[in-house]
Amino acid sequence: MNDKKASQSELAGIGRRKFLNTAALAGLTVGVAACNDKPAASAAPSAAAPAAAPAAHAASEVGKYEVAPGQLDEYYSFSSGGHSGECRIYGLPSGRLFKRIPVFNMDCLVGWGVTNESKKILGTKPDGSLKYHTGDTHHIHPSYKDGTYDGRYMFVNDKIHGRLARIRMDTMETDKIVELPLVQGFHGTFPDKRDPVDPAINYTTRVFCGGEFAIPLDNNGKNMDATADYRSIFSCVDAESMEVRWQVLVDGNCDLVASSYDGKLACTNQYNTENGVHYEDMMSAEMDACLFFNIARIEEAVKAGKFKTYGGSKVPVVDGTKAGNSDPKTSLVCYVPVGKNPHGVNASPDGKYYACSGKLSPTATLIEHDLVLKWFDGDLKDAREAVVAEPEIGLGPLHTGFDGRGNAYTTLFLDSQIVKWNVEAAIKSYKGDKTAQPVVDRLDVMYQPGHGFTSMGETKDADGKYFLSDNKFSKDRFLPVGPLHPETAQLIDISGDKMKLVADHAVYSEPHDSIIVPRNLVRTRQVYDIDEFPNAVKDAKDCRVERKGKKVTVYLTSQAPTFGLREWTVKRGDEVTIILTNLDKVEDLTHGLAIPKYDINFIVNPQETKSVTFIADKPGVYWAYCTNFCHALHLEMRSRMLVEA
Ligand SMILES: [Cu+2]
Repeated sequence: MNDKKASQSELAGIGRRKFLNTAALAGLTVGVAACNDKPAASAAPSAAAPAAAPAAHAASEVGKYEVAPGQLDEYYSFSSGGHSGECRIYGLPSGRLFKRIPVFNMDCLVGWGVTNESKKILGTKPDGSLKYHTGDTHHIHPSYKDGTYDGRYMFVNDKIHGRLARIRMDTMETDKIVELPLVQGFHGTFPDKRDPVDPAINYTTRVFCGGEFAIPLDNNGKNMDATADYRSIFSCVDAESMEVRWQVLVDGNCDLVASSYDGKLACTNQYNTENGVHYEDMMSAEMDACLFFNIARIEEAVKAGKFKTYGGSKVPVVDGTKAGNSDPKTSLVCYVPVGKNPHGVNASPDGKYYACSGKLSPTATLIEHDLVLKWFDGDLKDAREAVVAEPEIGLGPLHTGFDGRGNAYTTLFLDSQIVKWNVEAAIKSYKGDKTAQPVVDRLDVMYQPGHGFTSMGETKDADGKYFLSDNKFSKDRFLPVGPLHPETAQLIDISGDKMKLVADHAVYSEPHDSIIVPRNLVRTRQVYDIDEFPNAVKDAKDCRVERKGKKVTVYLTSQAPTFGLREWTVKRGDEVTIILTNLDKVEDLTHGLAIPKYDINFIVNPQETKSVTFIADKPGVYWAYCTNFCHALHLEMRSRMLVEA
């Protein structure tokens, strides 16, 4: 540093980052292997967070990325919401939050977890109450056709309870949820891109699911001390029926998941090769692995009956352990050794490589797709020969995005940086070319990035425009709002040689992974088709109360600014079902129904039908009112529910 002033602010920035490193990562750094290549040479931190906002970027520069009032964003960003259990839709580059999609969580605006229809999707106990109220969404990935997004579905996992959900992209609503048997800690998920055998199936039909925590396979409380027998499971779910097709037993645990462009392989990075149950055991080995699943072979094995079932589950489980797969020519799984405790595996848009990062190793391991296939053919001596590059890129490398121009962008959790590295240069360097410089740029982010991803970077249409860094700590980047800070999603322009930080977006905890999709690939509907709902009340004249013993059904419509019934009467102790159809056909004309003291609150979109069921256990007058502002007389839009004593 020539300039004393700059050097001071630089120090201040580094000081803050160091604080985060030590405070947030106590213990983790213990296992970090030394990085020989100190990122000093190319590490000119362009925005090393001085005490104030990013002064490094002039307002005019940042203004280029502004979306003016009335203008629409160029991209959608679909994001998981972590332990909020939901997903979110943002616009980019503006960072505007458009929608929260309830998935595994309850949502009292939508009525998710309140209406009969949503409870059926979420899953209930025999008494009709919800089986779970919590969720932890981690990864969200849409269905594919011809190697790019087809706009049909998005799939998102629940880490806590081992569930996979599907979101319809035409309505952006969750339509199916499946719970995986034998799985705890379902960390990563990825749809396939085509069938491994049938060339006509060039679209998603399977969704792969990486189970993280190893558990006793018959988890019945009788074998809890036999920790050596704990196992993790990799699962395959049918994208249409959402039923679990098959599962694979593995050594160690699965983490993130990726799929190949030719449909032949799915992969997961694996840590805890040691099968440890305590922290220190999980990082004792110097190498872990990236696992590649041979989909065609697994499905042949299932067909041939070479599987077991466990713990009351009927899903076929094949053996993917090392012990059960000694001959590559018949192996179901290939274990490619990679740096210690990796986190993250991503396929390059050209379909040739997988980048698997070290987390506790300062390296990213580049594995060549064709060489893994060669291993399965018995033509590689050692699975490690599938590795074609292993550049040292910095500390705590996690997730990698690609720009479609031969560059990779990896988040460095410990260094609080995004590192841009060139794939071909990394391969040359690995072959011994001393002139090859894999790392081409670095950018400081604020602070501690987890996931990072490029626009369309997980499709063959990677456009190299933006990288979004979902950081785990925001600390001083936003106005303080109490102990829970927002996270920072930082938008980076990657279209030039140097990465450019162009926006800080505050996001509610805690996005784990997101995708950036051009707006033309998303085609939503604004009005439902009333015929999609078998229980629809299609005319206001059909509004009525029907009684069968103690079961009462209230048929109700909404049409601004009235409900189809001014009042309805039930008796104390009745089991009441209210079916509400919104007859309004106007775009954006959503109504709601809230009933005080009965804990009922949900919305109905144009031409949509929803229902709720409850016991009328409190006599009296209850004003059922519209919650969703709909009309100048919105406040007058209410009816009386009369519960006779
Ligand atoms: Cu209304």
